[in-house]
Amino acid sequence: MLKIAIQAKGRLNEQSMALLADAGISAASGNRKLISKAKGFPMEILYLRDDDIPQAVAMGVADIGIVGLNEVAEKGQAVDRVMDLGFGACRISIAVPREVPYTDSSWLNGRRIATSYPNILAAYLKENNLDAEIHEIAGSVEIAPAVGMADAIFDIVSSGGTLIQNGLREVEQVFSSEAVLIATPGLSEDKCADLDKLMFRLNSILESHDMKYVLMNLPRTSLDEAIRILPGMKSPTILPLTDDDWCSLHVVIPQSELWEKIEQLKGIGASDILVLTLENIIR
Ligand code: PRT
Ligand code: ZN
Repeated sequence: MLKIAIQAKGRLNEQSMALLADAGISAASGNRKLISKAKGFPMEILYLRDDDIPQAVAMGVADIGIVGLNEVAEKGQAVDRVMDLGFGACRISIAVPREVPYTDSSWLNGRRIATSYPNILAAYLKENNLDAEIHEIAGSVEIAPAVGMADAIFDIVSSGGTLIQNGLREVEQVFSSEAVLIATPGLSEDKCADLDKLMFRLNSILESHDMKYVLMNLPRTSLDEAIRILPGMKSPTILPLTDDDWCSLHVVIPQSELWEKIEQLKGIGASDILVLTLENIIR
């Protein structure tokens, strides 16, 4: 039976549970213990601090885990990154007090940088031939410059609001992160088969997030043009309407192309356009 480690509480917990729920998997017991049996899949769920997940998976205490790529990179444990999960997006950036005359990274030479990600920072400094002092601190990194502990910080940024609140300015975006599914290298055949099944479900969910199901009424005379506007898709579904001059066109469109395609389709007479969210795409 697969054992999955997820964050016990924190930013990734809710979305990890929600993703599993979309895949038909829930924790059997309502009150959270360290470990619970899953319903809907042969799996046990292990609730850990995110810092401990890479090691737990590397050691095989858990077979798979959901954790930020930042933690995977920082801990440097031998795990396989099997899937990017599309949530928990953030970056790790260098930020300096707003008033500092920072123009390029050479400013960092001889400075003190506070961070909870010393390994990722050290790799960045080395790669860029920079010589700065790394001050590892566990939390509240953003206050380090104001209290005189550091000249700059290297910390997670998402909206950038925390930096602004602390009078800091983001100057180098060093590492991009999102939640990823990791696995113990060399899982047994049985576990690999279960992992494949899980990934099949997760892929169908993630793929559907990027797609919209679009229905519209279209003058029959515009059909050829509509099919030209929607290349690359399998042929759209066309249903007759009681008015013979019109038909109903159904098509799945990637979110990124949605509005452009809709404008073009409106331009050739499409009307009553409905855009629906998809739950799964099973290929
Ligand atoms: O208790 P445990 O050790 O499990 O949790 P934790 O406190 O170490 O981590 P947690 O729950 O804060 O974050 C878990 C993971 O979420 C991180 O490892 C990242 O992969 C991801 N993530 C995504 C973030 C953010 N966005 C984020 N904004 N983690 C932290 N932040 C913090 C950041 O440290 C800073 O204080 O939010 C602040 C910045 O946010 P903005 O929006 O103001 O820029
Ligand atoms: Zn943590």
